[in-house]
Amino acid sequence: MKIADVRVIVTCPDRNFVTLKIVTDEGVYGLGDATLNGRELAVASYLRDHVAPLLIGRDPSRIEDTWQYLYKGAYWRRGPVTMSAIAAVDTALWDILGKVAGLPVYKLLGGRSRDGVTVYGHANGETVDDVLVEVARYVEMGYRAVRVQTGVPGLASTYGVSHDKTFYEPADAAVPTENVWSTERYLAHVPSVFARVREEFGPTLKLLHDVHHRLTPIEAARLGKSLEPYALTWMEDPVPAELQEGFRLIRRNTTTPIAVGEVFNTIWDCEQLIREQLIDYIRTTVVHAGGISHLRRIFDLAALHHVRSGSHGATDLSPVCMAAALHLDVAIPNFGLQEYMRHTEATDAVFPHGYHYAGGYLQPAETPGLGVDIDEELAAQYPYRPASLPVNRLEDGTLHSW
Ligand code: GCO
Ligand code: MG
Repeated sequence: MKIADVRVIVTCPDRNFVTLKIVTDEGVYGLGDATLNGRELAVASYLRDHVAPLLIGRDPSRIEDTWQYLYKGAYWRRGPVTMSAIAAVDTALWDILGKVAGLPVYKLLGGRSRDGVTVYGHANGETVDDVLVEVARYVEMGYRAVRVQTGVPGLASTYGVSHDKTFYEPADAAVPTENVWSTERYLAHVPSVFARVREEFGPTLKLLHDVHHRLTPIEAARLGKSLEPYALTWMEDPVPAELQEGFRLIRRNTTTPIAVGEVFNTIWDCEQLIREQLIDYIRTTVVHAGGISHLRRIFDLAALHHVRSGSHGATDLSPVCMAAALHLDVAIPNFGLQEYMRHTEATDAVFPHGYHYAGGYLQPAETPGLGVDIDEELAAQYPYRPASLPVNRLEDGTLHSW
């Protein structure tokens, strides 16, 4: 069997997605997600112009060799664009392998290690009262884990809070929207939110919070400490993670667990955090960290050091990525949690899939391969729309992490 055709499909059913379709000379095809929110066309060009021509004629079952060929062969290693492109190829090849073997991908990864994939949803609201209503809605749907984000008094808008509660999409304009941020206002407010949520929902609901890289280590340590009475499952991305030593300070000062990794692309980005046990959950994902093959390598390293997975699953990762993530989630021994932001009806129609939610768990499809498809005709009806992620400025105008 040989690779005969490689197509890059860019579509915008409510938001932009880049999908790679690898077709073999025997007509079997596989899909991979290559979406990099706000920088989609860079990955589309990388795949179309630089990768697709190299794949024609290759044996699709040589998954590891193809990964190494694209990683080492480019000379220019790592980075979100390169690694999303490699991820798409890798994911599509696993899909083909599953279809050829007649098995869902998770069985090729060693089979089930659990009965279902525990997911967390996003409860958000401008006020604490709003957020309590949202948490209740998730609890009613059977969720065992809920991420809680609220507005901050005195700030016009805050990350994670949206009018459309279910389909949060921060990339809202071609030129980035500018938000204003105040660490002082934020730190003064967040503990009171979790106090109310714990009081209302009791001790067993898993609660999470995303700081979105906005604090310094000492500020993050203070936040972690002030949240300890509310026993969070994790505090996510407390600081920008380029400087990994910073996590030692947070670690020394709080027992609030830490989750990091959605902007990481390789095992080298998280190796120190994992090896020194500076984090509790690694949140890299299939699409941005080199596909199923590389993510499994990261999770295996994590397993050695008591670190569990917490895969990123925002709506900017397509149903192809979600399908791939679920096969890994159900198979690995050190699974922690899977983020699950639902896609819109238009997105789901473009990407028909067999994974499904019931009672707090997602289940991967049982059909051969990943169990996800793309309706190319429908996809063609949704042309690309430029959309950037927002930026953040302090009250004095200084640019801050968003
Ligand atoms: C999350 C993330 C997302 C990101 C988004 C950027 O934890 O779900 O932080 O909300 O902001 O994926 O494109
Ligand atoms: Mg996040």
